[in-house]
This record gives sequence, C-alpha cells and structure tokens, in this order.
Amino acid sequence: MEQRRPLVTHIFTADPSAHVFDDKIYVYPSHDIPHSGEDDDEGGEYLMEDYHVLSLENTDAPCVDNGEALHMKDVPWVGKQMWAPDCACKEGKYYLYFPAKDKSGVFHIGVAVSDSPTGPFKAEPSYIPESKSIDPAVFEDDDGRYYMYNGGLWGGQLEKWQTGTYVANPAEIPEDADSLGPYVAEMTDDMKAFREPPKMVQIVDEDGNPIKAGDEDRRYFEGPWMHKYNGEYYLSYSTGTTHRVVYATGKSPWGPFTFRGIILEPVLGWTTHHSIIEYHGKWYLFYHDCELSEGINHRRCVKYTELTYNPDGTIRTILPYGESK
Ligand code: FUB
Repeated sequence: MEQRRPLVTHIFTADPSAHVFDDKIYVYPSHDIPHSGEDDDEGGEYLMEDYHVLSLENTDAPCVDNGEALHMKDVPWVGKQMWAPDCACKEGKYYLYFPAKDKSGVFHIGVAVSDSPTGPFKAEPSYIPESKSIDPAVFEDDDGRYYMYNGGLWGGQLEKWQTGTYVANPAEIPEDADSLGPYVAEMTDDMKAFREPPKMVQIVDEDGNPIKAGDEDRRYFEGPWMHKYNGEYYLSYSTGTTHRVVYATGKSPWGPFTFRGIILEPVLGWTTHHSIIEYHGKWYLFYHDCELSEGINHRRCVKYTELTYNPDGTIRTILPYGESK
C-alpha cells in the first residue's frame, strides 16, 4: 500500500487508531457517512453509525476492509454519532473502545469485546462508568498496565464537564485560564472499567507553566495518542482550530507533559486526528484528510506515512503534501 494515499476508497474513513497485533497492522477508523447536511460547531455533520476494521499484512500489502465490526443498533445505550474508536488487546481478547452520544445527547465511552481483532465485537450493555467526552486511546505500558486517554473540546463536550457534572452551556473558558487536557485513567483488569475516576492531564511549556486556553497553537483540543520512545512518554494530540498534530513528552503515563513541537502540519479538511505505531523497526503516523471527497469535512480518508525521530528524541515535522522538515 503506497504511503500518503487513501488506505481504502470504497468508504469514507477517519480517525485511524493503528495497532500491531500478531505482526499485522490493524486500523480502527471512524466510518464517515455521506449526507448533504450542513457543518456546525457541535460536529453535527459527523453522523457515524458503525465501525469497519482495516488490516494490512505488512506495509507493502493492500489494505483489507474486514466489514462491519459493530453497529449502533447493537449497542443498547447509544443514541447517535459513533465517533473515533480505538482497540486494545489483552490475553487474546480484543477490546474496541468507542465514543457515542447516549439517548440524551451526552458523549460517553463504550467498550465491545471480540476474540478477533477484526470483530464482530459484542458491546457491553452500558457505557464505562465515569467516562465522558470522546476520542479514547488505550495505551499498554511495558509493565502490562493499560491507560485510557480521551477527551475533545466543542463537539466532544470536554468543556461541559469542568465542574465534574455535565453542564450543557458552560461559560467560555478565558484565554488566560489553564487549558483543559485530556483525561487519563488506568483500566481495570477486565478492561471494562476505570480503576478510579479519570484525572485531567496537564500539558506545560518549557518553563513548566501550564499551556493557556488561548494558546491555540499548543493547547489540547482532541484526538489524544500515547506512545513510548526511548523510555519517554509521548502524548500527541490535535490542536483543533490551528489544525495541527502536536506532541508533549513526560516521564510518567499520568504526566505532566512538556510541549515539544509539531508532528503534522494541517491537512485538507477541518479535523486532524492521528495514531503512531512502530512496525519492523520503523515508525509510522496514521492520519486522515479529505482528499477523497475533495475537501468535504465529514467525508474523510485515512492514510499513513513514515515518522522520523531526530537523535535528541524530537520528531521531524511532517508536511502532509511534501517532505518532513
Ligand atoms: O470523527 C469525529 C470527530 O472528528 C473525532 O472524534 C474527532 O477527533 C475529529 O476527528
């Protein structure tokens, strides 16, 4: 499969969470549904209903769509909008984590289980207790512990939970206030709950000061991903309004994380969402853009490209339609 080309073209896909299971690459994307509705600030245009798992035998092989792995109609608590998923493997079982709005329009994270990385997945009857907002990314640390990072502003409702309970119309966050971060929580042994209520991750600048809400080039917006490189924890995420994928590093999965730089410059389309994997000694960035639909925000396509580290552990910025800087 050629790099920087849509992995599949027969359906629209977005938000790729890539993993290596048994030496094969699996990609867990959102499945965008074409419609003619308008875009809004709440992400109402992202009307997804199901998930398909994509797989690649290796980076030279064609990408396979393994068909529908989970549909909204089989998840009792879901009202609408099944957004960006992720998957984790533990002891031969595969756990698909997915955000969706419940029947009252509030986002939570659900989990569905399968014996196969491609599904079909069977959903738990209710969402994960204490889960809120969108974009789960589940990271397995070297010690066998699993952590979920998640959250997204605006359509993803992260700012509506600042008091601990859901507030439908919260006051705007002042520009000089500390920015919100993603949540982090350790998973229980059965992978279906959090050990304790999620905590908010802090992202700081090089002097250790929290990144401010008005710092739209650096503040957290949505789409977190965690990976480890040379013993360091790399939290990467989308900046939303400035349309970049950026990263911050830390010494613990709980943070704090110090802002380091840009991984991916803006792609065609409003959203940017990514994941990072190591495969056969090389590192890859999976991401999406709107090339397949020539720029329609809710008709996206997933792609991948190689990612390179500098000797000091910083990541070379990727220009999506050119070379790395
Ligand atoms: O695909 C719907 C939403 O758009 C995702 O949850 C966000 O990360 C953004 O890509």
